[in-house]
Amino acid sequence: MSRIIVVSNRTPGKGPAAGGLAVALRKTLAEREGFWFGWSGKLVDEPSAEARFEDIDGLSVAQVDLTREDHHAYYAGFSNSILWPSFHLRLDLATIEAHWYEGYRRVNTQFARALLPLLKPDDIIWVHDYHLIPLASELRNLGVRNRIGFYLHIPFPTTDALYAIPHHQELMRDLSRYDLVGMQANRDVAAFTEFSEHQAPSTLAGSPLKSVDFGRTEVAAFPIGSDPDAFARLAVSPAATKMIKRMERAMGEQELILGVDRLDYSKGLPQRVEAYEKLLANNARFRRLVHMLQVAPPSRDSIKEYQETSDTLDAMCGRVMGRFAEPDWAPLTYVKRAYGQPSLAGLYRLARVGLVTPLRDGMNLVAHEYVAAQNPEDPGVLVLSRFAGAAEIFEDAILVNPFDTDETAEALRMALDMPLDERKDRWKTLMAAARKHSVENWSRDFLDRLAPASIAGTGTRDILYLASVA
Ligand code: ADQ
Repeated sequence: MSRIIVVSNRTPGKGPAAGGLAVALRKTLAEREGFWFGWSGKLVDEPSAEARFEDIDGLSVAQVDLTREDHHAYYAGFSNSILWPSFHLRLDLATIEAHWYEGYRRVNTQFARALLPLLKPDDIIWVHDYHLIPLASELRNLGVRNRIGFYLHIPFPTTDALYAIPHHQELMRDLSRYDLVGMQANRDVAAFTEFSEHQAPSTLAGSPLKSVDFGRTEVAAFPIGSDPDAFARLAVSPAATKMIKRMERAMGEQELILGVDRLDYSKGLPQRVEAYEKLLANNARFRRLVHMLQVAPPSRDSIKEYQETSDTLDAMCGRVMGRFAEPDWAPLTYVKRAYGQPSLAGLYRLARVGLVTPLRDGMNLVAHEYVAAQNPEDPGVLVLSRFAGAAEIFEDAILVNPFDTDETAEALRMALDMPLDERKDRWKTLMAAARKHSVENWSRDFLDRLAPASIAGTGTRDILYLASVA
């Protein structure tokens, strides 16, 4: 079988904290051979020309170091101050500095040059995420003819938002150099198709830009997921049970409403707290009987817009506390730190409501994990944003428009009042969907499509040819 080379911005770290993606791809790499390639996390004066191999918990990892300037322009700059906000339709939060694009390309060139000598002719290369859109172009320019796939972990933007990105034409041309482009949801494939069919904005001067030919690139939705059965086991592990006991002691009879997110403006955190405030304002009977816990560790906090979101959330939580807290009852707890997966699994299992209300999200794995961690005999209710990719899979969640905080407040009321039979019925369908869209199936489906019969020594095209003449 061909080797699989996974490429992402960061390589997975040591220890059990690794997320579902690292676990799934680790499994794929163990079965298929190959290695993971990416940035080491080290910043140096001179960029490394060659990758260093390291064994990280049995996984073969090849890493390069970046210069501080390149990393800033590539990561905090072009990737997270231009591409991330634009792809999430938050052009108001984008900051554009023209020179960042050069750093973004430089890092992609550095990755390609360091990867080239490590490649064998029938290796299959799987590139992850918006940091690395140009990587296939850079590799092809160096003569690489291997099958190369790309998976986008965030939503694909609308055409207007795409036009607001500097060098968007080059980026789309870069995308057309992949054999397969995987998106999170059908919504994203529709947005891509809208762009690819209409392309250059019509100009009054009547001179449209040269359009990009996507004729050799297959684009399809591959909804990512979690490992629901492993998560279900984790939710009854001693570490999870310890967390449940600790929370039960603190909360007594109160029902838990839980949010778990990276602190990111795409996650709709201020709107979520406002919805909770409205629940308490409109339904006095819930006061003292519910408690909201929001876990949101800071991320990308060198970027101004992230600090501002953090400040807004601090103020909102303070407002709700000031309005509703009693000497012996706090309506909410806001924790700004990350928890390990076992503790999270315990929190999910205890929560009567999983409140997952991003304004826009690729998939949202928290929704998957919440479903997987439930007790089948007494499951909680998932309140889910329509604008998360997960909404295409979890039709039996209570779907809300996260911008409409009245609607979310009403969804919270419904969830808290929902009878056990209905909770069980809904959960069964949700769990079946989580199993169908497991991360293992996702990885297998993507690789099967990228290299349909990647059997050692026989190129994919040969096999297709044999099949068609047989
Ligand atoms: P993220 O934006 O990071 O991922 P999400 O999918 O919700 O969002 O979470 C990814 C992982 O981080 C989950 O396994 C979750 O348990 C963990 N996590 C989140 N908040 C945490 C917290 N407070 N403490 C500890 N762990 C936490 C991006 C896209 C998503 C897409 C994923 C995967 O933005 O839309 O689903 O990639 O493709």
